[in-house]
Amino acid sequence: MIELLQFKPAFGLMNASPFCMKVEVFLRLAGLEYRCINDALPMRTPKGKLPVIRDGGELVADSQAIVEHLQRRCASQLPALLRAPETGTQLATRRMLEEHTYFTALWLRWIDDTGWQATGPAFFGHLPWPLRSVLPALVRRKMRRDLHGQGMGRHSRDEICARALVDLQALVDLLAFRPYFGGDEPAAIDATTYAFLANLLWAPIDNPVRAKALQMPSLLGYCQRMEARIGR
Ligand SMILES: N[C@@H](CCC(=O)N[C@@H](CS)C(=O)NCC(=O)O)C(=O)O
Repeated sequence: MIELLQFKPAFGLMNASPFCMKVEVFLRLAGLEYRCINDALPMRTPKGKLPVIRDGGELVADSQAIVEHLQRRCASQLPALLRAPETGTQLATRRMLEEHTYFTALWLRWIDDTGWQATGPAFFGHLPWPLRSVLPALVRRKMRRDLHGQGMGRHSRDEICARALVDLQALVDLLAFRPYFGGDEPAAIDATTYAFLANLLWAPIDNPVRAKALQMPSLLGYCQRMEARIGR
């Protein structure tokens, strides 16, 4: 059986890492049997990040490499849209979410004080003392450094929220009047879009981006359709 190595779930989400959740959503859409290993440590994985899957004896790291591995290996079991190569629009949508929107979300969770008040306890509250008292500040410092290096951390809160909102409006435009980003049925891109939207909408972190997203009926309807298919 496929093993999904990921972070411990938090915020009542399948996973609070949109990349880990993307893989689980894909596995559910594909109807493949899997088992979650929820206490994996990123530093022990081939690329120093999660998610990773173990498939037979093989370790596959990086959410997109995992999706493409499953598309190849399980091709005969997958509906056509789920195994189809990405279109240009789907690739651009995914890159926007994974390489841009992701960093706005990271900033709002880890650096923004309101986000941190929810993120700290949700991610570290289960740890034993004294880890619980030292680790959160260390990881937050690493996030601050990473976000500064990536560039998002150099913007103001208002600028970061504005960037995230532009991305959300792009999703509304891209979905248009279709039920899924794949069209009439979900494609692999829907694993990414749903994982990112669920992380924004359902994690209990108040910020202007989430408030606005909660007023976007097309995105809410989309999430409800996905949840009706694969659960939450
Ligand atoms: N491109 C990677 C990104 C994965 C990623 O950024 N994972 C984050 C969690 S959301 C992680 O493992 N961070 C740990 C770290 O940076 O130390 C993918 O698609 O899997």
